[in-house]
Amino acid sequence: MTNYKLNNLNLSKLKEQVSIPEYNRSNIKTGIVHVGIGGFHRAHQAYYTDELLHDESVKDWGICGVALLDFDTKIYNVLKEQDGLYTLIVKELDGTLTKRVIGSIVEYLFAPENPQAVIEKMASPDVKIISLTITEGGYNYNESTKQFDFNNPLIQYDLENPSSPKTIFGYLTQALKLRKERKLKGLSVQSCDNIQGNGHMTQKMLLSYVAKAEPELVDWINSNVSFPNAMVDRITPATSASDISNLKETSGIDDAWPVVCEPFKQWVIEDNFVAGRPSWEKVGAQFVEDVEPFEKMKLQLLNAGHSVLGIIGALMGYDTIDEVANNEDVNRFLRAYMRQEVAPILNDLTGVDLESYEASLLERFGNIYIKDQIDRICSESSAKFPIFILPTVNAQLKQNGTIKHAALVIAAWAIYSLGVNEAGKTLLIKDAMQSTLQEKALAAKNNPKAFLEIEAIFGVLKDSEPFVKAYTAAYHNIVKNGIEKCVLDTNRN
Ligand code: CS2
Repeated sequence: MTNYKLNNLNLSKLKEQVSIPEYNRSNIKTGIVHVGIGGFHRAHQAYYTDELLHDESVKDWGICGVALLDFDTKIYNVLKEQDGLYTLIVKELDGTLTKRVIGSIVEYLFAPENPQAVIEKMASPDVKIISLTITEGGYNYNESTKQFDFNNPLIQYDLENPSSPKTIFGYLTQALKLRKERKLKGLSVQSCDNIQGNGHMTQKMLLSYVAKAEPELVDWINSNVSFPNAMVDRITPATSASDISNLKETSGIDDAWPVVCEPFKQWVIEDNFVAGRPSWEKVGAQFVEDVEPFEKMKLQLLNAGHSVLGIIGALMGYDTIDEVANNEDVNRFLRAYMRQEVAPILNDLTGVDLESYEASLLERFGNIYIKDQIDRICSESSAKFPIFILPTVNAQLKQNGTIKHAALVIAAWAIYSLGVNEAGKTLLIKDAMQSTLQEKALAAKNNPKAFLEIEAIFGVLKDSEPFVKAYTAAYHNIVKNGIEKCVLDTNRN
């Protein structure tokens, strides 16, 4: 089969092999600046937007993708070479692949190379939404103080170098300041990250920064910028080398960075856009008044479920989520965690059948074609546990509920943080707090409680007697008998 490099010029040649954008991309104006163009954004918001752009009347909602970090050079270069095009490969439940070239990213910028261009783009009168996928840790929230973390050296840098920022807070501040000075309209800053109340969090963190960096801008933001909350969902594993070669061999598409994902997708958005928004509801998104219950359900069940499987699976020596999800004992453990520890705190959820949601999650986790990497799931656990697992623990402790499954998972995380699994294999730990985690994990060998002393993660959990008791028992049990036996014991009790 002839291979074609994916770009504008070759697009029509690929039409036989794959569905391509059937709209004139050069007529599409940028209405959204999106920061963080990793796999998730490209499988989710950019996909929904591409679907919508197939409606001929929609011309104002193209996306400008911004790569914020030095680390993002590669994705920026790929998008630049491919005119913003990439292939989305949906791995269906029966193993077949549905491939489609996505065209909604019509512009792309690399912030470290040209910060001014990013600020200008965000301040463009055509832009109505700045959306973000900057990961849980990107919000610069300190769990123990419950405040914006001004000690972060990058934040210090932005305060001193406002015109060439490095963080999202520096960028947003400069762009909004320009909009105010130019008497332009406000816009919406829309978070697409897995955080409870992600819009509120964005607003709170941004205003903390602005109050210090540009105090006169605070009132303008309060009157002109909205921060819609949203629940986002689509499992998007990291693209593997075989995904790339397979695409070339079966479809003749030479795409340096396709995105692979599951068929399921969900986007529940609070309808709070001050400058207008795309009609994403026409392509499957849900607009609701109160997103909070949906967010809570997804974070505490799906994302938490991932972390449970990831940490236990890593210790057991598995590589992918489906492998550990299909281990019967771990599967039973996860089901019990969901039923006994999470379901009781989701009592404000109306109109959702929780049990069937849980069942659908187990099916998604067990999908053998997705091959979601345990390394991906366990990465940045220090930012994930406080959002995915600890709210459940704290709520359960408040009502004297059970916490034994979570205690085991946290004990397993302490042991995981030593960096080797039970078979002696080195674990690839990628975490902004890696050195603290490792230091406390070492101290935990003599005194398990030492791990809970990381206040930025656990807050005051170390002061809870019932939790410390369950956690310490689980820690000793894992060390003595192994994770598998410990999971079995918890299932039995
Ligand atoms: C995962 C998420 O990173 C994680 O820990 O749980 O990336 C998850 O795959 C997505 O939120 C699914 O919507």
